[in-house]
Amino acid sequence: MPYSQEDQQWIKSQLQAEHIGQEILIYDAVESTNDTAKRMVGESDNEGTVILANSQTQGKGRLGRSWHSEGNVGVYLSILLKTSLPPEQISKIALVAGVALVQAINEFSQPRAYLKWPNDVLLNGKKVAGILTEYCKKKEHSEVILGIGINVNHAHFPISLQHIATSMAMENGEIFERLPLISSLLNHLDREYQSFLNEGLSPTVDQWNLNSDMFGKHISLTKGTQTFFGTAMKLDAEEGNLVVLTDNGEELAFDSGEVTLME
Ligand code: BT5
Repeated sequence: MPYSQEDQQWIKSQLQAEHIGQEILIYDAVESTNDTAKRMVGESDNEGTVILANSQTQGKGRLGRSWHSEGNVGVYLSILLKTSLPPEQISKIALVAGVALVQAINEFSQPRAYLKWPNDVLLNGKKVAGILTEYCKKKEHSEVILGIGINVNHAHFPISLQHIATSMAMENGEIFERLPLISSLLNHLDREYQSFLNEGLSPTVDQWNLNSDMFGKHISLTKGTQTFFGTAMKLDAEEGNLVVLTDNGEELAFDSGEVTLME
């Protein structure tokens, strides 16, 4: 079912959040909630405005990739954060969001979801949710746009995604209501984001490490034109970088890259 405008009130009634969700805007279909959010930068004094859509016609992934956004069955939302964080800290918001996202999914899903660096959430080894953060500066206003997509009740995916994508419903054998999941996500996000602003990255990294099952596993990591093979060790507490013990015994820390888990 599409969202109704009453859903906005219901979500708000469930929020314990201090900042996120003071304003919630609900759409039926948009091209991309991140793009809708981008057009609103600088327009509202509220922090944490949420743009929620029932479907996206041009949902975006990272690096120009696309995000399959079937109507009625997924959560597609973007949050506008007015941050005065220095640029090197802004990229950490995706880690903060990852922790909140996996915690919210695990409130509902029986098989436990895990984080895969840098910002995928996997359920039984397939991707169930993703995060796209963008930074937008308009005149004196700069805001971070935090976009989150969750596959909730999808019954199938296009052939090109079948081997890598899954939904909460497919792995649990039951349908989930989207609204409690959304309010849980916004509450977790508000708490994790405040903790990040007040205490720095370390508590986020602790939670990230606890909610990932990639450590100790053999991976390949591609960064630019280089590919590294080794064992994923942890995220380091200072920067949230992925520490890899390479097959030739070197310990390297990565701030970005694409990871493939090896069999
Ligand atoms: C992401 O990119 O995982 C970020 C996804 C963010 C989506 C949200 S929805 C609300 C907001 N508005 C937007 O327009 N976007 C955000 P990335 O790591 O680049 O993963 C993209 C890749 O995942 C694609 O190239 C596909 O291989 C795969 N993929 C596409 N759609 C998927 C889906 N629904 N579920 C699982 N995998 C998918």
